[in-house]
Amino acid sequence: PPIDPWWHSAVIYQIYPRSFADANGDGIGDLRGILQHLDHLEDLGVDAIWLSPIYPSPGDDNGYDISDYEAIDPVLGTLEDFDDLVAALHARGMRLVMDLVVNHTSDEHPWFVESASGPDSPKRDWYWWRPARPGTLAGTSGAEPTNWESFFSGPVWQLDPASGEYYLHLFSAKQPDLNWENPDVRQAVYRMMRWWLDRGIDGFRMDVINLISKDPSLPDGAVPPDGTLGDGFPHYAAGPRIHEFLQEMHREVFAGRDAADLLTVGEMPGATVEQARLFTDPERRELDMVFQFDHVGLDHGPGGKFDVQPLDLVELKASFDRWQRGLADVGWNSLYWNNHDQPRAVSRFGDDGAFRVASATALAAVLHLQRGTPYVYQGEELGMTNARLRTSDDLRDIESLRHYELAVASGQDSERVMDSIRRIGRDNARTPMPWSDEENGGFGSHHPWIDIHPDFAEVNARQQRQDPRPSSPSTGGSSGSDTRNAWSQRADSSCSRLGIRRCSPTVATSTTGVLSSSRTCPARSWRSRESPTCRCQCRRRLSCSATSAARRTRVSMHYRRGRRGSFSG
Ligand code: TEU
Ligand code: CA
Repeated sequence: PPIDPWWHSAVIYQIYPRSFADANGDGIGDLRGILQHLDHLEDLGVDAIWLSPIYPSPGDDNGYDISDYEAIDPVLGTLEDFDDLVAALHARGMRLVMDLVVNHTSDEHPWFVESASGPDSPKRDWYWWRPARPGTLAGTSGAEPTNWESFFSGPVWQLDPASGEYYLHLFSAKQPDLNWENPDVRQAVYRMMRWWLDRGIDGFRMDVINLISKDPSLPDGAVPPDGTLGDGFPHYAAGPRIHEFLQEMHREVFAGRDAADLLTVGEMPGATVEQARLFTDPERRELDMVFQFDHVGLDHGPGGKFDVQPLDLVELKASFDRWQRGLADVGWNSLYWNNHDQPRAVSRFGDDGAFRVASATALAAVLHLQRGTPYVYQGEELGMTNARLRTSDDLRDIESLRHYELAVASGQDSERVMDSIRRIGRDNARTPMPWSDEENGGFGSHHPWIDIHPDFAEVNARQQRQDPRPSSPSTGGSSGSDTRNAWSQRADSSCSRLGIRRCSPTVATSTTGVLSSSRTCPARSWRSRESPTCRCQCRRRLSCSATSAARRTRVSMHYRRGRRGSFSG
């Protein structure tokens, strides 16, 4: 393995193309738009760009549902534009990392269309087709082959009325999962990867790559006490053949190329430090680094990501500590606060009102001073804050829309549902990049596909490029997230260390505390699907206006009492 690959000292910048810059005035960002802003990236000192998917796509999940792996979405540009972009980046000494989405395709991909044509299709086995099973599953359409719940709410199975069989989709029904057990599928993916590398790209960010190996027997998942669907995660994450598949991919795609020049980063919800050591040990020839989800799951409650919980600074530091130590002697960390799936870091981990600039600066210092490769998501360098989502009409993200629809249909209060989406929803980070205080923030001449952030006149790239100060504690607006923290979440170990009696009985039920025998959480604690740390609800009483380094937290005992039952700490 190479002694010092370039990405050991690089900063990578993520572009979400639809929201970066719109050159042709149709309201959607595009490749020519990126080409117009390379100065900004070069001035920032960016070494490489990671581009979220730019392939043809029906757009059910903004490009993470791909219908052709070897072309460019006409809405975003052409292969010629793409080649120009690669050349222009290389000319400035920057590299390009592409998104690789091969856990699933679009249901409009020719592979799936053929697979769905009937049980005798030669590509039937390229996806996960299963017959209906006898009996019905409460709360679902009928006889789903397993009880698994999808990432985007509802069952992971979609019925195909023509054949009477179901296909598996861990994400939306328009994102059927590829069957990696089939060697032809794997070879088709490797061929496609070589095709892009031959075109001159510098690596891949691999979407949910730890989900490609499933337990082929597809066992049911544990059902939480208050739920109907089960948690399939232990059966589809880091499955039995995951290391074999990644090593095979390395041999088939990267071997024989100058591996030191290429970068691979695997996105891995739920990955543990122990797993990451294996995935990123250079001797094993799997991946260079992974995106782990520990720190971005700390505010996910027992009811899932939309059950938003207060953050605890000590927990956050403990998480970073674990990952820094865990990958100190072998492997490598990736570092991030933000991406297109997470709320804005300043709003989530900092203060997005009076201390916006100071928070953004502190968060950047924490990120960039750790060991690993830092990733900056577009707008993070400006200290952008969460979107201002007023009603469900403002939502564009399929995950939030599906959650809203199902939660409200099940009787939850729509304003409360919106409130959690305002805090954790993915649209928060998808508002157009504000380049200036001009119309549409200089994003483009047409009204953008998602509303621009209302603060664009103050928070934009031009304003900051003209600001001579390195950073300033300027003020603006009021904080949106400062009145919630009477309880704090802690890892189980730190609860007992603090002498706090463990968990409130009212929080005893756990959806994910039953994950699997090897990864079960202690009684009355839970772990979110994406973050491997078990947490409990501690009865720690914070004084009013408790202050933490990066975030001011005011106490509303009233709020907590109403929400979590009686206070008995
Ligand atoms: O995300 C995978 C993932 O597990 C989550 O971060 C996801 O965004 C969701 O919020 C879980 O609740 C990747 C992509 O980054 C995401 O944009 C895609 O929607 C998803 O895979 C499917 O391709
Ligand atoms: Ca456009």
